[in-house]
Amino acid sequence: MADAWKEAMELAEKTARRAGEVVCAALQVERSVMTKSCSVDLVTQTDQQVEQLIIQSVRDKFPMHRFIGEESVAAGEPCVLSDEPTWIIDPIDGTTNFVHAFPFVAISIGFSVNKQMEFGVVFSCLEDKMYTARRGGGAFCNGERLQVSSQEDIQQAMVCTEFGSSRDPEVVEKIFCSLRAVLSIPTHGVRGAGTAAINMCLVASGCVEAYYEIGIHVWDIAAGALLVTEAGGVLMDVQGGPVDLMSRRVLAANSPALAERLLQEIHSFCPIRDDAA
Ligand code: LIP
Repeated sequence: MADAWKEAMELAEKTARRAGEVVCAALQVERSVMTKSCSVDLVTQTDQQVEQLIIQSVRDKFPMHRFIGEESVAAGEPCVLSDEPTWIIDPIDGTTNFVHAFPFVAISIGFSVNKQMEFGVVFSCLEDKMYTARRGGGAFCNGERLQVSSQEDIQQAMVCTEFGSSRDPEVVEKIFCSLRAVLSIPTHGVRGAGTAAINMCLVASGCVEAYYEIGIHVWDIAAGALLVTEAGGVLMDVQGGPVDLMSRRVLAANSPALAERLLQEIHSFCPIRDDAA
């Protein structure tokens, strides 16, 4: 049977590549940095320019499709996931990395229909790695099939997480409590690429066994979520149960057993949901 979203996925990949060129070029010149929710929540003109580029390219081909874009939401657009075909876009995942030229930045494009992810594209543009996943069709990096790690012993595992952009002392305390607990299991180590999308691709690639974060947004994880499940991994909420992409909490792991073990160490909290009115 023909793939109903083949053309859309090809467009996502092509547009992510074009966006990557813009991001790489912008790294060669000075970046003007602005702030959003707080002094460490950064945005640049490139984030805004790239989001417009992606939205315009999609609109030209699919004028009826909807969008949830990080910078559009910041500018006041609603963040609502309906049953309609919806493109969920993070023009630069890892904006802080981008500002500092720390070499992990990604263009993340997820596509959902009936609230189900159909495909995900994450382009790690400085590494020139194009990660793609199609629901039921597997996950790939530069055309090579991905498979999560088979390591189920938490003591042999490496885990990704991030500190996020909240500096609220209570939030920082919980993040450090979780970090201490996860390190002290003991695990082999804890890492963070500075971008949720790439962290999820690292789970899908089998380089790390798990990634968890509280405080991310739907645009950070929509595409990566499909990469993880299509590579054989699982997604959960940090308190257990199914993940809710709007809840700003995610645990991605290679297996249910390892995810359940990590859940015991995570000090959870509830940020304001992405779809809160
Ligand atoms: C970032 C995430 C990162 C997280 C930051 C932020 P941005 O996305 O990918 O993992 O720790 O809080 O949400 O803002 O660079 O698109």
